[in-house]
Amino acid sequence: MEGYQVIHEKSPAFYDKYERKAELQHQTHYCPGCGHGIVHKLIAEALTDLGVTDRAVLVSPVGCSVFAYYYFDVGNVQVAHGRAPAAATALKRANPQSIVMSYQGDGDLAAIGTAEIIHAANRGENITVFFVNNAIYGMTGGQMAPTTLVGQKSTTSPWGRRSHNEGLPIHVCELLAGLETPTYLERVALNDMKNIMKAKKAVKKALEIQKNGGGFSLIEFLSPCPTILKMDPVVARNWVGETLVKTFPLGVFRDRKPELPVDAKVPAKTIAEALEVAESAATQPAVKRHHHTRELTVKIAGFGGQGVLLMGQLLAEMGLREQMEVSWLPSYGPEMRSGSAHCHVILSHDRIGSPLISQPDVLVAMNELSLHKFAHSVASGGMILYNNTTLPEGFNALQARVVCVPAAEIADALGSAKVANVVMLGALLEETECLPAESAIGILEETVKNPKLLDLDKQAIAAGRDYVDSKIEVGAVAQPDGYSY
Ligand SMILES: Cc1ncc(C[n+]2csc(CCOP(=O)(O)OP(=O)(O)O)c2C)c(N)n1
Repeated sequence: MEGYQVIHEKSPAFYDKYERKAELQHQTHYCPGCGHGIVHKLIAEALTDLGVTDRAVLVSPVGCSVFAYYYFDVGNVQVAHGRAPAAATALKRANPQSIVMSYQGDGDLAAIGTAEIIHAANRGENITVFFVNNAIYGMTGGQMAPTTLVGQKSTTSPWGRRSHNEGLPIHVCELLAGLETPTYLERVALNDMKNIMKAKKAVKKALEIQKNGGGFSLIEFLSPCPTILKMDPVVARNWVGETLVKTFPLGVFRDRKPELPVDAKVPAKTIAEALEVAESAATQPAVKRHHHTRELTVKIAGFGGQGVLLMGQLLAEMGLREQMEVSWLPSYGPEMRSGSAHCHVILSHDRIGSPLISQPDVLVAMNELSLHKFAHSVASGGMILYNNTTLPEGFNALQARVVCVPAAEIADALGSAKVANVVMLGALLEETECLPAESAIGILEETVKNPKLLDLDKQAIAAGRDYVDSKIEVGAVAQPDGYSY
């Protein structure tokens, strides 16, 4: 406007207009006197000052600040309750150049998300956590938080928090300061201008640390919540400055770069580097594809101890070597041996959406229980490899080819029942032609150090292949689509 000079304006890290509500595009949803608005402002200003808005990503939580993505003009991800540090970890590792912020309340961070914050801090993730401690669950109407003061009333501690019943308030900064890896931990308060200016410095410093690759930092803001505490905004601010700080002393709890042994520190670039490798691999001349379908899904099931998980791992490893996309998803009962176990393996020429398979193309049933349990789920036109000479009486899987391979017997004849899974792998490779058997041999040569065992494994692969090749199809059943095994 002519004649006016703008000396203070909304940070450009905020959207010009907030789209959350058509009639309220100029203001946030926060109550008057709420600390969240102040923290938002401090973050936005720091992002602008540091020139990192364009590469900033805010992970907003569940809680009163759940709508932060309506306000910050940065990359936004809104995650499930308490999971922000885990999501922030993934975002940062996948894109190390981004500036990733986890924004969380005390219910979110110190109750449901206790595990996530401790482990992210302990891993020394290069992320910045903004932790708003208002001593209560705000959004849901005032339940007790882990940070609620002793004697403080809440809807779930109507007589006041009692230490003998609900424990003492959790001190997050002090707790994390017990770990070696965090770089910077500070508790600030939003009760008066002096402290807000200190908070402003802390926010900028934390983001600067991340910008310089310095590691994990967390700023805890003691914050007023007038609505839930049923105080007017000024009284709520004073309560923070006079009461809350007594339980949660302000100050810096950590301000140093962790000294980690070189080999103990995994560089955050790992995933990005892996993606680079994958991209360059994609530009290499196409490798020989061994199976004709874009994707083969295999379920391998049996008892724990039969090596079903290992067989899946071998298959996945082979796929990797052939530069395919692979996944291996194990599932086993609590027992180490004799409980049921199975795994899902996907070999694909495209990216894999989910490692879970509901209708496998191939079922490897290492025992009768697995055959009965999973045969019906095999895709129409799929295949079942069954570890036996014959099928159980009355069994019929109309939609699939069934190949009986007495892998356990063959393994026994070779000298060790343990290699039944490898016999079955040989049979599977031969039947599906999904991957070259030489690839399996190569992996075994690298991993099996005992020459006798290696020899046995090689024989087992060959025996499995030979068995299905020579079509000794004992126990065959007539299939309606003309297959006969
Ligand atoms: C998995 C799950 N559990 C519980 C809830 C209910 N819930 C929503 S917000 C909230 C507490 C938020 O409190 P806090 O993190 O302190 O944030 P504030 O609202 O005070 O900013 C809870 C328990 C939920 N949304 N999801």
